Amino acid sequence: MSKMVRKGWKWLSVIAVGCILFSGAHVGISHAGPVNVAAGKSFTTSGTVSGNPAFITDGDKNTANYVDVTQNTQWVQFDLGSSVSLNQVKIWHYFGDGRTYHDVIVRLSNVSDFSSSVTTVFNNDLNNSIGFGVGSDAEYAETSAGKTINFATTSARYVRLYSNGSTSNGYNHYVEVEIWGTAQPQTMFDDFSYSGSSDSLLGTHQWTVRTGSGGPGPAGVSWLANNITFVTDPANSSNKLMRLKVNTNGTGASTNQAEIFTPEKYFEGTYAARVKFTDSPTVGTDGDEVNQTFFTISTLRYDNDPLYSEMDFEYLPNGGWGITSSAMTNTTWYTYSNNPPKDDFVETDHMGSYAGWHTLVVTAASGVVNYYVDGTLTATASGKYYPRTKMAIDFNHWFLSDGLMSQSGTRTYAEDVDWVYHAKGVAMSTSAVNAAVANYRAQNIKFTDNVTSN
Ligand SMILES: [Ca+2]
Ligand SMILES: [Ca+2]
Ligand SMILES: [Ca+2]
Ligand SMILES: [Ca+2]
Repeated sequence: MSKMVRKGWKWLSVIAVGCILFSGAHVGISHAGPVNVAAGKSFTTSGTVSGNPAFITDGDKNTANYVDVTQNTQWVQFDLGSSVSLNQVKIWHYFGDGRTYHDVIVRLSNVSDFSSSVTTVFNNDLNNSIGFGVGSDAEYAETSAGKTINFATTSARYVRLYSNGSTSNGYNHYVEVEIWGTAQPQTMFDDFSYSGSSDSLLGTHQWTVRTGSGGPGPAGVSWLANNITFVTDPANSSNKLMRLKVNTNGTGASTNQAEIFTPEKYFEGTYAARVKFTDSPTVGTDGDEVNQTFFTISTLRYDNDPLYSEMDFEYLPNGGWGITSSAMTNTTWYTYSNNPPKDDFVETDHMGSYAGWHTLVVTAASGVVNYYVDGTLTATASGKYYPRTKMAIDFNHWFLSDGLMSQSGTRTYAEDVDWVYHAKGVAMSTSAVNAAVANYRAQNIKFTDNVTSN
């Protein structure tokens, strides 16, 4: 089969052609670095507020513009929305007369009611009247510089500030609060720790296991849920691997394949997976042309859809598409047409065996797509090929449509996937991805996803 009609096998419903506004904007790119994550945030409090509550995080440090919280021991609390790596809090109480507030305490937690996992980073309650222990920090007079509280980087979602009136009166007043940390991108991580393809957690985690018929693959092929299994990692008994198996007896009707994919909610950022490619069948005679993949893809709404987006790692252990050796192909798509068959993509091929485990990373950021295998750049794409719409994350394993050996006898191939990771809006190095995965595993996190689709 010519590469020019690579997509010719796709079974897709074609919807009416409409007027499409091309969106060339690159949105959602954020940059790592310290940020005041409290800016503009509202707060909750144990007391009653008078004055404009927005004053507390509006950036204005004029001491006349303060929030008043009722007297005696009270707290104000900020919800940062998700866990943030924090290392500094700055507080400006009312400082017009150089007064000193009592029992200033700063606590961090990932639990909104501070019933557990609390870190106290400042405490000058010297007589333990609040009950968190005798504070070791000194009382201080308020100034226009505010109070800077530095501490070892701590991951927390909630920040609670206590005070207990001042040397002037029993009330508590805030001119401004800043909470400094490194904003963390939205991420998805899955270690593929499931009991099987019918595990309801797969659906809970937004995975769809493909069943039924249709391309890609030889005419007559079917897709079986049972071709996706979860096996114990032979190198680590506490880890599971997702296995995608394919089988054939040499005819389309005897061929079954495997695919699993997410909703189309991912766009710019980093996509990564640890994948084990294989050069030989686990059963039967070697030689069929199989495709072992990790890719992102959007729906082709109609032929030549200008928003169509796709980024592929495709490993061909027995060649195919005119390639006569094993090869890793990285392909970035602009669009394609089913009728007449026409493809528009850029592709980089690396000949040779990629059997064994590899960390695959593709980044889409600032108009450039970069593919990496084990940290080595393998392909780049840009311009019109840069993704233009949200995509699914997809793994499939399939036989090329004219790639079956004609002989009978069962042949089975396997592709294993250890984990998949996405960080929204940031281009990460392979070593940074590996560190993120190691961090999830240190916390025994098998799955997490706070990636929003906008
Ligand atoms: Ca203010
Ligand atoms: Ca006290
Ligand atoms: Ca082979
Ligand atoms: Ca795993």
